[in-house]
Amino acid sequence: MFDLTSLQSWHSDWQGKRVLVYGLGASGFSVADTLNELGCELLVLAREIDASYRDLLDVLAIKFSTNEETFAQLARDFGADFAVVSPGIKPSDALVMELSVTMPIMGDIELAWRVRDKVKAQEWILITGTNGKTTTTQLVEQMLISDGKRAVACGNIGTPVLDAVRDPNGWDFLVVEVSSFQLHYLGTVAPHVSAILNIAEDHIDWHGSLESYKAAKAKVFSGTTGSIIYNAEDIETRKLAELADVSDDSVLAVAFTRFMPTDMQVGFVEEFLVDRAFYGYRAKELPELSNLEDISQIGVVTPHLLANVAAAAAIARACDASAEAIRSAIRSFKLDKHRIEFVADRQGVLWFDDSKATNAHAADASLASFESVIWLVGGLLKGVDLRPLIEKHANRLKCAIVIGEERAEVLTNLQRFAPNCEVVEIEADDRDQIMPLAVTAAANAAEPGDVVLLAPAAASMDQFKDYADRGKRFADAVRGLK
Ligand code: UMA
Repeated sequence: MFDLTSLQSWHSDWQGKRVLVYGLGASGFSVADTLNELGCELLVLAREIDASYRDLLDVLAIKFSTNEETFAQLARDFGADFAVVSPGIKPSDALVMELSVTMPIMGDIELAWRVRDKVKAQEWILITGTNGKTTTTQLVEQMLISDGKRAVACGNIGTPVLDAVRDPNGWDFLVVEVSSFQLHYLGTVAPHVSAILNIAEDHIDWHGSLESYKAAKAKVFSGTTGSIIYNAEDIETRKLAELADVSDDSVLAVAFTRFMPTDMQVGFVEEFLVDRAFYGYRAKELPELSNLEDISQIGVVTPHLLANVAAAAAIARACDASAEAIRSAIRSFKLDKHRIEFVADRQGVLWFDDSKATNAHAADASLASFESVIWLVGGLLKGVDLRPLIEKHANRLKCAIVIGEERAEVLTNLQRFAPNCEVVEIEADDRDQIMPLAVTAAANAAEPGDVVLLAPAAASMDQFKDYADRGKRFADAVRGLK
């Protein structure tokens, strides 16, 4: 099998290496473009390739195929040294299984790590978790920038890490949001700081089991050189921190908490956010990093927002950001759209869009924030059982409006575990009608004091383009109500 140890730098001898690039979306294209620049011989295989990427591949004279039936033969004929696989492709995929017998396989982030010294080697921060990754990643980016560091958020958040690494101006810090898919294909990355925010069941269909999902998440801590950050309220993250295979004994394990921090924790003393880890526990007076009033400027102060802010502050402190920088970043921070976004107050009924709640764990946090809820739920369930979520929140569910193509399971769970909740099933051949029908049903069920919450606990792609499209259609339909 080809030995990758010689390929550790942008300046290594990449010339003429034969690389199979499997998958061509945002990350696959950044991989092909980079390896082409490095002088590798490439073959791109992908089930589908957007027209704009096809044009770019043509311009770069990179060979590609989208005929899935020929992939195995093309790969054998090509005889690659190694393969780079897109995060959306499952490890159980037939071609991935076949390739892994004869060649090393990596993902785009591993490749980015190996060529990170193109402009100037930066420090890396890896952030993962089932939920809250994007908000935490963006908060850390802002905290570091406000401390005068050149930092950029990248990875699962949208910008491929290879694009950040190749930025001609260079960075001090890459704040990398990593999904469990990307972690699965990660190898030798040694971040300065790594964090697991929480772990709950998600993406079981991709990973095969909850155990292999957790195993992928655990990889984030491997090789960390500065600090690993975990969640004091999530025992699974603590266990992984205890087992972490870090670079040496000087690496700190620091927890964040929504409650009173003990030594080596960042958390809240009454309304103040304080750091009892990086200032040293003997410090007489701990500076206030922020407070609830600052945080309330971000949005509804939900338990998970507090957790995300504490996590981000811990990560930023692990990179030496000052208390002032952390505070000023929090005060000016704006949440992304579709995250418990306030849509409207219609005659005392509050409407919120949490279309980003694409799994049960995120919907759990969202539902827990309100008392009497008309819940828009359903979509692609990804092999996850909604029973615990429905059982837990049965008392606050006044009515459930069920969308999505896999409705049967949701309906059965609602009937059995939330028997007092009214249920409305939305069925429409015309997809444009789904949200207007769901929103009208919600308006009919709601009374002043209720909250209508789009927090589907499921992915959106069965009926919508993506979660943003789902959220936008929800808000449009609310505004269109008579
Ligand atoms: N493809 C196949 N066969 C498959 C699946 C995909 O051939 O079975 C090919 C197709 O050519 C397709 C391409 O792969 O066009 C798509 O690749 P991809 O699905 O891996 O997605 P990218 O466009 O490369 O985007 C990925 C991340 N997507 C996924 O992990 C599914 C993006 O995260 C990320 O922003 C981007 O890399 C840059 O790093 C998105 C996401 O949905 C936001 N992430 C999931 C989540 O957050 O829940 C994990």
